[in-house]
Amino acid sequence: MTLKIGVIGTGMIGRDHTRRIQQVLAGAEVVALSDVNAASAEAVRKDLAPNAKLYDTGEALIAAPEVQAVLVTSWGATHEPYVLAAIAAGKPVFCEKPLATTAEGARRIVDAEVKFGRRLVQVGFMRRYDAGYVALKHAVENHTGAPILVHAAHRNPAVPEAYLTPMAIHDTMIHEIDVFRWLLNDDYVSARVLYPRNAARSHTKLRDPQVVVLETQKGVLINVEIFVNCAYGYDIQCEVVGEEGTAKLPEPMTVDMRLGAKRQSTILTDWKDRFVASYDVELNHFIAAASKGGATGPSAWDGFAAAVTSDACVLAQESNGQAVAIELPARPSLYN
Ligand code: NAI
Ligand code: ISE
Repeated sequence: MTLKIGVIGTGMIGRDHTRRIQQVLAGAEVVALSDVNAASAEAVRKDLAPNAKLYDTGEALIAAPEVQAVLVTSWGATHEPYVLAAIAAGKPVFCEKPLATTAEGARRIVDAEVKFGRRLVQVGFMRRYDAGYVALKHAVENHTGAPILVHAAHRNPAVPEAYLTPMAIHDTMIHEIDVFRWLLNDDYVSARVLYPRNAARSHTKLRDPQVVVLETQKGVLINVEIFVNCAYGYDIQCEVVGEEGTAKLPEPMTVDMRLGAKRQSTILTDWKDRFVASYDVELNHFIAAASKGGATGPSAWDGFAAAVTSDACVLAQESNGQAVAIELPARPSLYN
């Protein structure tokens, strides 16, 4: 069976996921496209999915009889209504991060899915599918003993002028927020944010870098440096310190060169390249589960937990280094 997918939002990642479905993965095809920028949808149709039908609105695409599953890759603020519409239509939906821009919005999605009675939503937290993180989780669960500390960094070479202080959390660190819940099988109880002096490449509306300290229910302390104007590359670092030893996220594969009395290796500069394989794997999982009418992987509950945590981190950004409590309500049994 070939799963017929509709894509809402044909910008950078919508185009890239369409390419994946059309050219890399088996078992699915893009049959419908929609974007508020009709020219963007038309360009993606022309370049990648010539048989796809264009829809004026995401709602019309979701309702279309030929669409069996939906990909939501539009701007974050538009995710919630589209995911709710897909659930109402009983169609599996892959939603890029964030699931919703507020915890209340994410909760509405959880409630709708619980009412529907079966999982339909997969959130685009692709790091859970990255071979390096999977190997790290294996090491943490089998070799290094109970985790005590995590040291992490999320560095981008540069960001657009419109990227402001809170985006360091809900656009960028949201990946760490999700992946550490999964890696440690734990939940957060508090967040603190500390700032060094502002980097010279930043501006008055962006505190950069910043350090977020998360504490978990099991007493693990996690410090995450977010530095989105680091200039030198796209660099994701993570080291877990356990009772018996430490485990570090592997570096992406690179050739070690010895040239002109120097050792050199390349550092990536684009997140698309760093996680290219994990995007393939996450969509493969989506296609497999959606073909059976459901969803697996990062759930609406995970999207909600990430939203609650990122709201607390944004509050902590304005709390002069004070801890902000993070509380999750009871998890519905659908997500056990
Ligand atoms: P983008 O700006 O390149 O593309 C977004 C597209 O959505 C645009 O073409 C825009 O016209 C369209 N759009 C906006 N409102 C719409 C609406 N109501 N209905 C239909 N289309 C609409 O943005 P990008 O970078 O592709 O990001 C899209 C989403 O993917 C964001 O939520 C972002 O956080 C997420 N993302 C996830 C990444 C990951 O590593 N998992 C990486 C980059 C983005
Ligand atoms: C972007 O939206 C992503 O999701 C990337 O994975 C992240 O590294 C980057 O900081 C975000 O802006």
